[in-house]
Parts: sequence; structure tokens; C-alpha cells
Amino acid sequence: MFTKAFVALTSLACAAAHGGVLSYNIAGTEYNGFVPYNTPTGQSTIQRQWATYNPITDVDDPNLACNDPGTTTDPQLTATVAAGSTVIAYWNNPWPHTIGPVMVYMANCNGDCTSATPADLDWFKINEAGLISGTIGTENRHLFDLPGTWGMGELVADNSSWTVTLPSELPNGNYMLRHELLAIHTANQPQFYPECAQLTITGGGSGTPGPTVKFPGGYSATDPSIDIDVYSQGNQDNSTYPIPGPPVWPAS
Ligand SMILES: *[C@@H]1O[C@H](CO)[C@@H](O)[C@H](O)[C@H]1NC(C)=O
Ligand SMILES: *[C@@H]1O[C@H](CO)[C@@H](O)[C@H](O)[C@H]1NC(C)=O
Ligand SMILES: [Cu+2]
Repeated sequence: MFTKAFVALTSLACAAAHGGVLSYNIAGTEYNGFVPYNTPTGQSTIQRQWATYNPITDVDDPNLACNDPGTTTDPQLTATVAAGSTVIAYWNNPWPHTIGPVMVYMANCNGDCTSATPADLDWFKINEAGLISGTIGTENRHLFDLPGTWGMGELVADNSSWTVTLPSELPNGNYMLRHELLAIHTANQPQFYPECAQLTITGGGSGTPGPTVKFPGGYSATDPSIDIDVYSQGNQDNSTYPIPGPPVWPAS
């Protein structure tokens, strides 16, 4: 009895420390996400499955593309939306981390996304926000040093949500949409929070999205923006944080 209560408490505390995207607003329509910790049976959403609130901590994790397990729901849904529309992703509220970049990727499924394997897709980045102001460090060491403000901090300030505009240049087709938070508040231990949802784009343009990367594959464990200690002395004065991954398409 005592043991059971202890286990329940620790798993709650663990879940409260992390999380993921719980729902989406796509061009004004609300879509529920997959509910982790619940049985997949009977769950039918536009989101790919994710089992726990825990982060992925290794750039080579086979589930880096669409979280663990990243499989389809039954039946798997897909949201139809016009290119140029707004997508709002809602994380568990309040999202517990404020240090690190926010990135949004897409990949053409070249057919039905429901039969796509996330690790095989070619991902291009459509949005990112890294160090917005101040320094990487969190200490106010000098009179004019400001602790950094990050994309993830803006996400928390914006009701733990992230708003992105789907490029109007996107050609029509079926796409996987991938939101990713990279939390770097633990020294030299990145936390990746990827979440995927299936979209069918209509009213699109004739752009050529790219450059593309695979996940895993797109990130290196030795990238100084991934293997980073935000508490190091050098980073207290460092106001340059290159966001990992490819440049945003289309270039602005
Ligand atoms: C804030 O986020 C919650 C979901 O976490 C959502 O239900 C609510 O509508 C949002 N509030 C605003 C003002 O957007
Ligand atoms: C600032 O931090 C970035 C990201 O870790 C790193 O690439 C860069 O070399 C650092 N700059 C200095 C001057 O230390
Ligand atoms: Cu966490």
C-alpha cells in the first residue's frame, strides 16, 4: 500500500517536470492530441502517438523524429488546411522549461502520411526561435548583462503555446508537421521534445522546400548548441546561440 502510493507520487512528479503538445488549433479548428499514459486503444487523433512526458536525450535516438513510439493512432486522422494558415500548438500548461530554442519542421510524406515512417522522412525547418535577447548564461554577472530570453521562454509566456504560419509557398500534398523544443537547462544534457501531426495542405504554392535533414541524423551530439553548459563562466557573456538544424525555409 505504502509502496504503491510512493510510486504514484514519483511518477506524477516526473510527469509534471516535462511534457509535450496536448492539442492544436489549426486555422481556427481545435484538434485534440494523443493522450500519453492512456491506452492507445480508442484514441484517434491527427497527432502521432507519444507514450510519456519524458524527453529524448540522445541525438541518435531512433524516435527523435516523432517521439516514442511515433506510431499512428487507430484510425489515424489528418487535418486539412490551406497553405499560409496559422497553427497553434498547446503544450501542457505551464510548460516547465524556459531555456532553449523552439523549432518547427515539416516533411512531405510523398503519399499518405499514415503509412510514413518518421525516420525516413526529409525534414525542412519552417520556424525557429533561439536566444532572443541577453546572454546564454542565466546569471546577471555584470551591470549590463541580461539573463537570456529564449524562444522557449516566449512559449511559456504565450500561454505555453506556439503560433506558426504555414508557408504559402508550400506545394499541395500530405505533410508531417513536427514541433520540437530543445531544453538545455541541464548542463551538457539536451532534452528533445518532438511532436508530430499529420496535415494535408491545400491552396498551396510552387516553392521547393529545403534544405532537408533526417531525424535522427540532422543533429550532432558535439554541436556546441546541443552539448552546452549554460551555467559555464564563458556562456555568461555569450550572446550568440546558433540554433541547431538547417536554416528556415523559405528564407525571410
Ligand atoms: C491557453 O491554453 C489553454 C490550453 O492549455 C487553452 O485552452 C486556452 O484557450 C488558452 N488561452 C488563451 C487565452 O489562448
Ligand atoms: C557561444 O555559444 C555558442 C553555442 O554554444 C558557441 O557555438 C560559441 O562558440 C560560443 N561563443 C563563445 C565566444 O564562447
Ligand atoms: Cu522536463
